[in-house]
Amino acid sequence: MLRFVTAGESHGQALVAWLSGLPAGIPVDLEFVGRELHRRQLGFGRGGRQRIEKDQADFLAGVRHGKTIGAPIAMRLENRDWKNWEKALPVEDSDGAEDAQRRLTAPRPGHADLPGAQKFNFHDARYVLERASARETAARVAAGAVAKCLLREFGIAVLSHTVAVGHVRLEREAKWEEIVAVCENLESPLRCIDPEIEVRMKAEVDHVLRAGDSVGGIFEVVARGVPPGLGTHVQWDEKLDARIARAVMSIQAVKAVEIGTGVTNAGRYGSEVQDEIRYDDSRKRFDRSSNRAGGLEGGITNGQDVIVRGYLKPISTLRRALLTADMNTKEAVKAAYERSDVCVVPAGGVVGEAMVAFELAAAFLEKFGGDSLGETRRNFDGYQRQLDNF
Ligand code: EPS
Repeated sequence: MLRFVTAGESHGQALVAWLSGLPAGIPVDLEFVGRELHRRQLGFGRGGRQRIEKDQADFLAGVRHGKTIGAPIAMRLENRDWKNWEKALPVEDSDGAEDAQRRLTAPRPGHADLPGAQKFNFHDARYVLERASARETAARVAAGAVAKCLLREFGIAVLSHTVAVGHVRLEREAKWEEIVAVCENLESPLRCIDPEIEVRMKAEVDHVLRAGDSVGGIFEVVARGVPPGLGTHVQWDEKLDARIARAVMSIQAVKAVEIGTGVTNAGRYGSEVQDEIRYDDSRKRFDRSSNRAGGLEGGITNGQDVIVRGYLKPISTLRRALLTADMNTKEAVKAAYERSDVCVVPAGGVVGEAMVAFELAAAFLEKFGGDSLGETRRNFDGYQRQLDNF
């Protein structure tokens, strides 16, 4: 079973990712992992923190001579900002440590600050926000990059692009080649495939930056090369669309997830929504005349691109702070403001890729299994022959 968990606070020593369940023999391209981490740090609208951090995954376990060895993989990602927080967040308590605590008692509306503090009975949101922070997504991207290393052995690629920032939206479908290009272009400010729309998106970010506000948007993750038959219809919690939705929904600030054109489909007739089925004799595969289902039917992949959209709310740390109630005095005060990002949609897409890649890799290994890459490949090739002769 493929699993991953993370540990780490935003301003602690490091983030940690632990990934277990991969077969032995998968080449792990460290440069590729580093590049994925770098992509997550980019984008117009990020705060000062990204000038401090230079995310790199230090592999502590599970990879030897450039390949997985079937053992759990552990990675450590240093927080360079830790040196500025050692006194505020020491592991060991000491006299006077409290003075250095950076307490946050004016909870930000929309943030985990207040429900988290109530839950753990802290009268200060510091420990809650440290873990709720989207800094944690760096560890997810490291784990997702390793999952991508498995997927690419089988010709599966997972990429993303920005569909909307605030009120500005790309209204057409993106072609795969355009998504590839925008993912390769590390200079792209918002990772939108249309340069004219991107200029308007940038103006939207500029506007909120000046206004002390924040802005959300939509990212789209597309996976190409996915075989039909991953996931299953037989049990609610095994349906792959449901698993992917959960994974993407778990990303900080994502408040809705869409598969294919699921949202607009609800307002259309069936004849306008279902993708008609054809048979491609040359490839010996079924395909569809459109892909409004986003590559998933009945919770099973159908061989079309898997298309997933994450809807990000604007992040909840606002320079022009909203009203809140102090956790201790209960008085009406302005919510706390800390250095923060104003737009994270391009980074959200990179994190979305990691989460979708993880779920696809998990479903892939459930179907094909294997303790070594060769065994997985044999099972995969056998299935391809089954599809050829279907
Ligand atoms: C975040 C607040 C900011 C962001 C952070 C997420 O950090 P800081 O408080 O240190 O300025 O930069 O995201 C990252 C550090 C990152 O690497 O994505 C928050 O409160 O969620």
